[in-house]
Amino acid sequence: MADMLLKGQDKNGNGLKNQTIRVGTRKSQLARIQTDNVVQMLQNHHPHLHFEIIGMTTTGDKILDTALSKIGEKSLFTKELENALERNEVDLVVHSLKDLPTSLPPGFTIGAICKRESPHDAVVFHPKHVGKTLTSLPEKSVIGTSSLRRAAQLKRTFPQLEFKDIRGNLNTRLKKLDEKDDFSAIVLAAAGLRRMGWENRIGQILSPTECLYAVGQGALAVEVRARDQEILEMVSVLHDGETVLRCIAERAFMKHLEGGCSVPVAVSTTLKDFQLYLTGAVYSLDGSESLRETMQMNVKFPLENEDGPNDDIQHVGITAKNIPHGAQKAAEKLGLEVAELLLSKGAKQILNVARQLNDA
Ligand code: DPM
Repeated sequence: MADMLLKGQDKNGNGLKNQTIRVGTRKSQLARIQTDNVVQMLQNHHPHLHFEIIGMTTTGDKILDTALSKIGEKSLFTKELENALERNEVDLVVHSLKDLPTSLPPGFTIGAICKRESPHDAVVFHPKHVGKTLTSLPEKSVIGTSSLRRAAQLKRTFPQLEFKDIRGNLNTRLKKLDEKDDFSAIVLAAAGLRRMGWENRIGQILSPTECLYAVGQGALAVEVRARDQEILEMVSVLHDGETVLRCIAERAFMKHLEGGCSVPVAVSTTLKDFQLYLTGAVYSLDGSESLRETMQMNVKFPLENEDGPNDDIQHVGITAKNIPHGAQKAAEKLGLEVAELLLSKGAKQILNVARQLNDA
């Protein structure tokens, strides 16, 4: 399936021969692991290129005591890295796609989205609760999460539990869980836990019926200068057709709702027999109100002549010349239509109230 969507043309990055490609990354352990993975894949495709990794600290890394959703700046983890891209200090930057805003600043684009790992959320339990699930935890057990999306959905399904903010990088959070008695469990992305080698700490995976995931969760993205054709072509070998179409639909949905990490917006997508399915939902902060809809769209399209006039076209910040443009357009339309349907049912009202309460 993915193969049919992604006609693999082998771009050798010939114009870059013998050059050193500088790769920017945040310095957290998870960011380093993610960047190492992406660089390894690029190195395999381009054995003649040399890659150098440059670590940087971002605003998001410095503000560790405030919930992400309250800091209110969308490009928290990305701005410093984009500045370095703009100044030509680095040639590409690796991010978790879910940390990239649906509108990138002018001059930047997502040049590759790697094959998605698990998009699901996972529950890690305190050592004394190992073997339990959210259902079997004692009443009033405290669950740690700073994600409004996770909290809203879980409050709805598990009203007997309590939810509190927990911040810091993955290492800090696991330490807070294990070494104190503040939390019975914490909720994190399964993909991040796996990349860190902590899969054995996952006590429960939340299915989309229990908890829809964040837009782009579990996928890694490569951000580049939009005009840098050589780098764009060099990284485009990493594009995974299925992941790109799913993430275009998810990002279009979020963008049309004017969502972000300061409101509870959640999704789930699947691609089967060229039918792309998107479930999108919005929640009030306490989960008492919710709207949820699923739609589908045919994404079977031939690959156009790649050197055609579609050269500079982006879909929700993504440049993917090697994936049928018609399919990308259809995916974007799907996201927009699910958002429109939710808006017609009152999504704006729910999100506005959530935003006001969160800002207060
Ligand atoms: C965004 C959210 C979180 C991150 C909000 C959400 C979680 C915040 C928190 C947009 N970015 O998911 O509703 O729990 O306080 C983040 C993680 C990863 C990328 C960690 C995680 C790793 C997984 C991936 C933080 N960004 O979600 O547990 O690559 O998708």
